[in-house]
Amino acid sequence: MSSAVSKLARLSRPFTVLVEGNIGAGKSLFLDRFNAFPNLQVLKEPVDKWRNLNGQNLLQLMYEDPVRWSLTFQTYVQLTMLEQHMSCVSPIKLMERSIFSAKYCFVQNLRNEGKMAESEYEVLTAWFDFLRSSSEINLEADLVVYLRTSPQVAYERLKGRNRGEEQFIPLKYIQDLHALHEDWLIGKQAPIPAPVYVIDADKDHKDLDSEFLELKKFISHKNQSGKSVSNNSDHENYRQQNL
Ligand code: TTP
Ligand code: MG
Repeated sequence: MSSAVSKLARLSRPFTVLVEGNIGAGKSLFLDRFNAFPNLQVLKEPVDKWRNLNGQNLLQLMYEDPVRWSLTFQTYVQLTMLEQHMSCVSPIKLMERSIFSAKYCFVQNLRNEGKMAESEYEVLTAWFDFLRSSSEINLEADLVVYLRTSPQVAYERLKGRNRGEEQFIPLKYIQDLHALHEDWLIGKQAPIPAPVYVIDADKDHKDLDSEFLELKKFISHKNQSGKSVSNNSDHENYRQQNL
């Protein structure tokens, strides 16, 4: 790709919102609210792919024996997240998670816990850095929505939904992931891809109507104005008023 074409490809990406938050925060439910929205693509996390790669349940393997399988699993997570980042079928895109939370929260946690060897961590990081710096690949985003929960609430939701692979997750794991989300999105100890809009997701999903409406309004405005996402002035106004 010539540099002019690749620059154009980077600029013409959809207006991109990343929905982040701990396991059980309610990301999928929140995204469901946008399903019927015009000109908008909702990309749920590819958990089904992680549970069945040609018959291999990588998520299960990772939970059963993270020392053995976490590199395999996180490599595939990184690939499937990259596919989501590169998907471009409508002017607006909402994604569940991103390549960034996979790296800054999950991979970091595996490393902190000594479940991923330094050599493995470095290989994943080399791939991550390559993807981030490639001029052919656009990982940029316009907004991060952080569904912020207390670890206890996230843990109770996780137990309540009873996803088989997650049945032996201890509260400590959710607490550690919470701390890493906080370090990243509130403490800004790792690079944040876009301004962060924080939602108190300890509230019941049904009580998040006003937050949903506010985001919907902002997205509708983007949609009607039809402005290029490379013109960030609207976004800057929004950020200043609301973030
Ligand atoms: P989440 O990405 O948190 O998705 P969720 O559907 O559980 O969240 P919500 O209830 O808010 O919709 O986690 C999906 C599973 O994948 C969970 O068991 C954690 C695991 N996972 C990793 O182990 N590593 C990763 O890098 C990612 C992204 C997820
Ligand atoms: Mg989900």
